[in-house]
Amino acid sequence: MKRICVLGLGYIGLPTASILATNGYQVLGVDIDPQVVRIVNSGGLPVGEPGLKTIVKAAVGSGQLRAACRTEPADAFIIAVPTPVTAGKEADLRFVEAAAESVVPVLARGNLVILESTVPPGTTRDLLVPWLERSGLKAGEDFFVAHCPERVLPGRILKELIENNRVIGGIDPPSAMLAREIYSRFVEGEIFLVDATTAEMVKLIENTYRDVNIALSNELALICTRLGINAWEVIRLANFHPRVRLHLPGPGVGGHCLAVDPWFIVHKFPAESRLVALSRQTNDNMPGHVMKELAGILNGIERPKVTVLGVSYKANVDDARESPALNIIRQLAERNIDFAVYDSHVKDFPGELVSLTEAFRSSDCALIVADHEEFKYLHPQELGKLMRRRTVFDTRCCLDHGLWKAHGFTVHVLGVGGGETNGQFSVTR
Ligand code: SAJ
Repeated sequence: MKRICVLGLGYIGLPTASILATNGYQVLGVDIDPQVVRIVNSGGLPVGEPGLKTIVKAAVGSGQLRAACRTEPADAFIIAVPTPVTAGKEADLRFVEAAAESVVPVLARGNLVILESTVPPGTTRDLLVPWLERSGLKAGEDFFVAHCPERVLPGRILKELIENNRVIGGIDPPSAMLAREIYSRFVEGEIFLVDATTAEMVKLIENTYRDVNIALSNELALICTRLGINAWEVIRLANFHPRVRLHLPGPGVGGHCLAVDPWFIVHKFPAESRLVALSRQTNDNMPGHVMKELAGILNGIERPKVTVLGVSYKANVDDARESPALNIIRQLAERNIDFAVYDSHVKDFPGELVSLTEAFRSSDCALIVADHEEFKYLHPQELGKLMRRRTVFDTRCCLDHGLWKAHGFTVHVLGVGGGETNGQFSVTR
């Protein structure tokens, strides 16, 4: 295996292609977007990810990585395309099918096709293999197929690509072993070989576990608010138990993974996955809950203005797609509430982003939605002077509430009853 074709140059495909290229493979990165192809070929970045620029530059500069819009013959094909969910909560596998279709004409005897995209259980065996067999070749005899789901965390992709364990699911043992040959070139974690459907399920249940866990904490946040106590403190103390690992509440679960993958299970097994479906709904209801609390905070203020801080789907990433902030902003607009948005990470945003000063000017409430690292160091003194009312609503419990209160702020925190935090609590995250 010398030549590898990586289909899809997004958050996963581009880092994977670059790492393979810097590890001695001759890599062709394929993307349907000519703009992405142009950017990569010039050593640039179509997506933001710490450290990626250097590795793409190194890969392209050495001549080991180039990008194109068309799939070309190779020894191995790695499919890393998006698998979104439809309005009906079904996996949209059109991109996987299109990628497979582009491989069919160039597929040759002895080739290996690896699917990295997250897919519903059974997809590799029941959808990918039949697609590839349109080539006239037989999977397991003429060519090999494996599912090797990506499991890296946006913001830490390069590190996790190398250090994380990998689960490789083959349609047969030779396929899994062949795929291992490629990943073992750069993976420092352990590599586990299983069947393709097991690998699909491992990936789905990892994200589902997080989603259900977060739903539990969000439910706890609502209960604690009613009780007049602090959910963050409850979680912190409960997590000292050696077998408890509660996640954190928040304004909702975003991104293309946790908010999507559980549906791949629910859609196929609705009767068996009621807890998974309920958790999804619980998390989807959080932006509505934030809006309800915010409306209470703004009650009685004539023509209020809200400062929205952080619109990416989570801290320290530039990705605002599927972010709970978008839902909150939509609700603000529907209610005719004036707002201004600040986020120094996000560039691609379907609305106006303004400077920090502009966002705080004449504002009645600062609403923290994404807990970017720098927000923890915001000093309330000067910002407070810009505002009409010194109020902050922290949905991530990330500010130094004692400090903000000391500067005359009324502090509201999601999951904390009684309207204000008791400044005496120190929350360890
Ligand atoms: N969130 C909370 N509370 C928490 C943790 C997260 O509300 O305690 C929210 C975040 O703010 C965000 C969402 O959940 O809106 C998802 O964030 P995340 O950091 O849990 O996950 P992703 O979507 O960035 O990446 C996940 C990872 N999966 C796991 O950790 C099991 C990553 O390893 C996967 O590769 C990725 O999904 C994927 O591509 O599937």
